[in-house]
Amino acid sequence: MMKFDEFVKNWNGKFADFDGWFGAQCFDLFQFYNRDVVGGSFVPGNGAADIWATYPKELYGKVDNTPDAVPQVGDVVIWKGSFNGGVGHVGIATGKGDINSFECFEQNDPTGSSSHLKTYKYDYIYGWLRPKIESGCEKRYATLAAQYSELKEKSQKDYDKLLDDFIKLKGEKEKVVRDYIDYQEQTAAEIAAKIEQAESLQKQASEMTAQLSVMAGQIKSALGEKNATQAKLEALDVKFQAEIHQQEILRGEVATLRGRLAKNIKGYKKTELLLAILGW
Ligand SMILES: [Ca+2]
Repeated sequence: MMKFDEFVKNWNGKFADFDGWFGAQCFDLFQFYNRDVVGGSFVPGNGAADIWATYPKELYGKVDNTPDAVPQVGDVVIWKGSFNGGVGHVGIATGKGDINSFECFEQNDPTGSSSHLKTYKYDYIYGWLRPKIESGCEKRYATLAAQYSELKEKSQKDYDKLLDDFIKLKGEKEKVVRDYIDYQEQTAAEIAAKIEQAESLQKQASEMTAQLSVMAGQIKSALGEKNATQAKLEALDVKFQAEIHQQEILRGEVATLRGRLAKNIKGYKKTELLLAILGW
């Protein structure tokens, strides 16, 4: 909120165009004053004369233009439409003046002029609006307080959300790290187990190789014994065959001798019989 003196200092010699339409009009300067000094919102109206009806009642009190009335500093003076071809005029009183004339801060009189101080007579004037600066301040304060609490709530929500996201992300990160460590440990354990398994298999393989080599020796030795036994058997067989042959020869000789013996016995018995006949 700005004081009237600051407002004059701020705009004096400058063009104030509040709505961006039709250049810098008297209504524009009033809109800035209404917003920045009195604390009001946009005031509608086709011309300045309309302000006499459309002004915010909670922010201004109306003072009619009676013969002995003089506007005080900060009063918004409103001219009727008859002053300016139906449009009227508006300016803010500086408090300098009497029942014949007064000074005000206005714009666009003469047409196209920037904001400046000018002295007028009371012709064509409805009266003036006396700002209830306290109400304006309260309204402005209430608006700002509402904006503040809205922003505060929003930023609190944003903060809470960020904090939630942060905590969530932190949890996720910790989980990833934990999983990684677990994986590493698990992998190390698996590798150690595999190495142990491989060593065990290698040991088994070398033991089996040794056993095989012992068995190969045994087989070789058994084969040698078998061959030796077979040779002995063959030799015995030869000997046996020779003996059988010999026995056959002997058997033949025995048969011959038996034949001879039988023949001799026969001869003997014949002789014996002859002797008997002879009486020997
Ligand atoms: Ca304008």
